[in-house]
Amino acid sequence: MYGNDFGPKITADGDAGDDPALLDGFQRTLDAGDRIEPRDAMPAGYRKTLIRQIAQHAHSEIIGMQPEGNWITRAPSLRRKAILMAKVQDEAGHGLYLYAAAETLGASREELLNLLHDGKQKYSSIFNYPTLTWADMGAIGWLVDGAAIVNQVPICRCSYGPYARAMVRICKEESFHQRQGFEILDTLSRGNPSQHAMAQDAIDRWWWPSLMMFGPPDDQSPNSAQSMAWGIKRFSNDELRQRFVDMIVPQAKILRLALPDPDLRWNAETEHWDFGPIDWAEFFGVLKGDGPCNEQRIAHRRGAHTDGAWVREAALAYADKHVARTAAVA
Ligand code: BYC
Repeated sequence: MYGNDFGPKITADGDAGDDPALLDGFQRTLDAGDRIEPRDAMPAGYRKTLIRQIAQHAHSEIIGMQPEGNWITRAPSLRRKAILMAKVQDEAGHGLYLYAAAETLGASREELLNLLHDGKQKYSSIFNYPTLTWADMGAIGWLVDGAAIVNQVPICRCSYGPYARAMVRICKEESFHQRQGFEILDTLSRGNPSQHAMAQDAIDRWWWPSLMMFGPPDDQSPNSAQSMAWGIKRFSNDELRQRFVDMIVPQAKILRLALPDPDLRWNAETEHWDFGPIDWAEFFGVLKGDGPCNEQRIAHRRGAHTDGAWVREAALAYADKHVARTAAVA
């Protein structure tokens, strides 16, 4: 049950259509900085954009379990294994909150998973890269979860209530994830020369893909302007990317690891770190399905879904039995 999620729906599908009074109510809610809730009338495009973004976000969380899940059996100690298992489980939980948020907009989890499995919805480009060494667990935590935090903290103020509220808890967990990644790298960086080199190699491979996570440059981002006007996005892709670089550079110094960008330098005028050009051809190639692990990730996801069919069937049978028993008692 959400804040104002009671009473009859305003229109049959909940969309404002072109009814000026409903559209005006929607706009006034946005202008006042209040939240749009599931039963509020909303423009069809707002609903569609949210379903697209929340679904992509949910898919990223569950596909994102794969690169790290790959290292659970090979973690270097029991402590590391327990931490990594907890982190991967958190990601499953994030997927769950997000699919639940999308359900409040009328898109079922089943429908969204089918779209993912059929290649009709995206997930984050970052999860199409392989995890080759243990240091990659550090790089994912520090850089990938670091980028996720920078991107997601503003979504806690997103105009759509269920998405914003889901994000509050997710961000708390992401902060812990980033710290564990930093701690893995810090340990390796202080270790012997080959451990330090392993950490550096991971940073060399994950740095540029992490910058790509923020999405295309603003002048090639078709959704940004409308999403910002609707309060779904609070900052542009480039603004958040810059914020991430500014946050990471001093942390890399503490880790005694180098960022693989010869153009990285402090700009005293802008008071930001300038960085070199991003290979957008690589990014768009990964989006098209040509990344190193795209096929593997989707094949594994489809297989997990098929293997899990009996769990869904058992849960549904149990729910049906529960409903029948409750009805018999009443
Ligand atoms: N990868 O107009 P734009 C995590 C797509 S999970 C793939 O700028 P928008 C974690 C974009 O969707 C992190 N696709 O789009 C989990 C759009 O697609 P359509 C996931 C990308 O939506 C486990 C098209 O390109 N975080 O952290 O305004 C373990 C044009 O782009 C990417 C979220 O999902 C990309 N990197 O902005 C560890 C956060 N970038 O229209 C960690 C929520 C863009 O062709 N999402 N596209 O279907 C957002 O904030 C926004 O959707 C984006 C893109 C900033 C990603």
